[in-house]
Amino acid sequence: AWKKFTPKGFTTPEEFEKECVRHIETTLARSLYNCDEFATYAGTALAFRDRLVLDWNKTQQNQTFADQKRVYYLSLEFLMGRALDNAMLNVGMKDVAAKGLSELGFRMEDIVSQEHDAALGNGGLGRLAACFLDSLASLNYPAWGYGLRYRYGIFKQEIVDGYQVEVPDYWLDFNPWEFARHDITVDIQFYGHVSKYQDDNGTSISVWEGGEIVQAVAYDVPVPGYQTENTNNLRLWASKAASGEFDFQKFNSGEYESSVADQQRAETISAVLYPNDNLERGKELRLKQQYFWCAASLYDIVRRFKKTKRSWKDFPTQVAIQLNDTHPTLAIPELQRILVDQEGLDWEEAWSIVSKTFGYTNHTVLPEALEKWSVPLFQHLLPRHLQIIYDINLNFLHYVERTFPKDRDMLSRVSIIEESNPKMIRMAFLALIGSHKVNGVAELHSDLIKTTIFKDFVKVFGPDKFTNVTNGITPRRWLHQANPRLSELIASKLGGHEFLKDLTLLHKLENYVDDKEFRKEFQEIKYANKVRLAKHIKEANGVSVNPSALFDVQVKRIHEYKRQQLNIFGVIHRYLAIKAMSPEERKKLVPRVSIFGGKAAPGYWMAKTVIHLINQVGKVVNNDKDVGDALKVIFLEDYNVSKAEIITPASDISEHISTAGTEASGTSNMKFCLNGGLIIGTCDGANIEITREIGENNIFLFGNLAEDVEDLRHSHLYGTYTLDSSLQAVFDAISDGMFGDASHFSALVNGIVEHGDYYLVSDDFASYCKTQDLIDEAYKNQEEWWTKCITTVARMGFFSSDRCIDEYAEMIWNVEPLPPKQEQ
Ligand code: 26V
Repeated sequence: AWKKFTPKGFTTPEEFEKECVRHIETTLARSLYNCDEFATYAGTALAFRDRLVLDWNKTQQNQTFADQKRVYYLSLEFLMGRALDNAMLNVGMKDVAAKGLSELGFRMEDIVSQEHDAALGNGGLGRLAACFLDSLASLNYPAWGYGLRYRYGIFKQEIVDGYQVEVPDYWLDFNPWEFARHDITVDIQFYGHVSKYQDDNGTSISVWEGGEIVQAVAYDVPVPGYQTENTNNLRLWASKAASGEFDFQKFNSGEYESSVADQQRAETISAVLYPNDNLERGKELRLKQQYFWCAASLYDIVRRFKKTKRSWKDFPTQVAIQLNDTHPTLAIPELQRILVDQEGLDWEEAWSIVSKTFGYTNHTVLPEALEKWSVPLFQHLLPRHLQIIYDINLNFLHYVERTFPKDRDMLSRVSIIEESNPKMIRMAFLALIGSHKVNGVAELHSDLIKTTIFKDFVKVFGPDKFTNVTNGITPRRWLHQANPRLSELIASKLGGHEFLKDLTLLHKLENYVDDKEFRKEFQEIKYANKVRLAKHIKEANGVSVNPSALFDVQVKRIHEYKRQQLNIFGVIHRYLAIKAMSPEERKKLVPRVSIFGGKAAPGYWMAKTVIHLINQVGKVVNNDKDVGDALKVIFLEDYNVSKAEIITPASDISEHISTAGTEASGTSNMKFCLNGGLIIGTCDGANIEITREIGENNIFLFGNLAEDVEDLRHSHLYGTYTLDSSLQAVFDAISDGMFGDASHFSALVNGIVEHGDYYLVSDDFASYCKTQDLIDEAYKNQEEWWTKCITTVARMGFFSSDRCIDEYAEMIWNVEPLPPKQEQ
């Protein structure tokens, strides 16, 4: 049962204005004479924050008092986006504030857009963590997030002459949503050596000595739930020199530079988010980040547990820790170290506690993304942890040897240590061995990990250790906030906003599929969202696009496996076809706007080449008088969460076209469908569950299947392969210099023509183009088109992150919700 929400503090526009103005004048010490939109944003945020912190404090007290099992979600990335609109939704006074702001002469939309995104993530994995926090809070689970407080989030992308340029994202100038806890600090050790001593009973104990200490300082961010007082905590750690100051000895003896340098070196640990997504590079600073954050978080979790005075065997019944990919895997040897070296438990007892506490989520099968650390580097930075990992491995291999005495190769295949030069630690194996459950993020992906990277482990541990939790998204941000008019339309038909708490209620919309009035409003809303995006495109790119055209969107990180190159080759194919048409034929076309957005990792040349090609194609196509409205090509700069909130509701078709078997889940596919856009996609990731839920008639699937990928790759390398003729025509246009200097794109083309076409672009090209033609045909039949869109929305209930979190809670964490205490 949901507690009835009763607002406190300001309740009228006038009271809100008073609070807002008070904060501007006192908290910010700004004069009202030059009160601009930013100051008004700040005042508004602080007014809502005041109300948020009361709920937050109460929730934390309640959780401590209730003394039940808690969940800790460890993630190096939390891609939160903006917080104010979400705070207003959850505190529940947005209308009042809007009225107040308008009396002060401002529009709510302008004020909300003053906020800088909290962009502490790369893409899907980080945004999933943010959606999970929203669901955990909304469902009243006692849960904390633990992460790093990066001074610089994901870089800002600028497009200069068609090329990506990276600009630092300094986002902390004004952040009203964080609370520095200067009193909550943890000393974190690095380097040094391990000594063995005998204790009084003659047992040997290992002590990690020497090295250097860096201090972790806690910064807390409130995470409010929807229509509940429950407000969880996201704790982010910042690094600081251990003394908190520069070295006074050095300072007093005049070595100013080196004393400041030490301090800067400490602060470097939490300075910047690594901008690689799906590419592991083995950098020492990254390993330092991981240990720093794991050690601080575990110290904090253990400290909280110890206050309960329970015995250690209760630890796994009080604490569930979820590892978001392998990035927090060091938490496993760290907990073992705390229990054995510091708390004096024997190895077996400690290991039993450790392996009951952790759950591990895998988010990728791409081999280049699997984390490995070189043993020498690890030995240098974390000598005691290396010993512990060796012991974990030894015990594990003994067990495997006993169970499979005849399979000698098995031992080297499942060993945590890869016998290469240098030796490497396979973090995914350590995470798996140290956890009681391992899950993938969509059905196909969860099946694939059992037959590929973790095949041998299914034999060792049995199939029950592996499970699937198909990803989800929060309907609060991705429907209600991003598309308020659609949310209101749905609410008007379903008799309220309950669907935002139970998304399966959307199925009732199917009753309105044939309702004329409903269909008209649904279409008007899509059109208005497209007008809004067209306005943004005009401002940002200087290109006018027709809002009645079919908007075709692909926004996500740029990666070869996601195949933006397939999309842009398809666009070129379309352009060549238009050029070959008579003016009469062109008039019959469904006009199309191809919209791209996404960042390339700074060192990923192929991805940067794709961005360049998209921009070059746009330059040619958008200025070609023959083409006019028939085709426009747009690259939107600096794709991020707040831009996604504008783009997602405005799409007619979005592209989820990864090589089958490579995209673990995808989550934007869910966002587009929930907002009444259709998708073109491969049989990959969660596209498969989406198809099952919405029906094959409502999705445009194409391309080869995952089970055929291996053979196809083989045929490229050893067979006689002939390139599809229309793809050849696209390549000819590129080499003729139609889109500028052809040499810029030779690596991209040669990767397909000469180097085995690893992502099978040529194999899927014909099928992709044919499906795009089907989309044009389908769009011409507007009645059927809108039936598909509405049916899709109605059948998206499964993809709420609330469903997802309930599945984790039941199958992996074994935790129960803790409803907020009713007020007396
Ligand atoms: C890996 C690495 C490797 C080391 C350097 C930094 C870094 C940063 C992120 C990652 C994670 C790659 C895995 C990932 O992002 N997977 C995505 O997870 C989404 C949520 O489950 C899923 O929807 C996407 O399909 C999947 O690609």
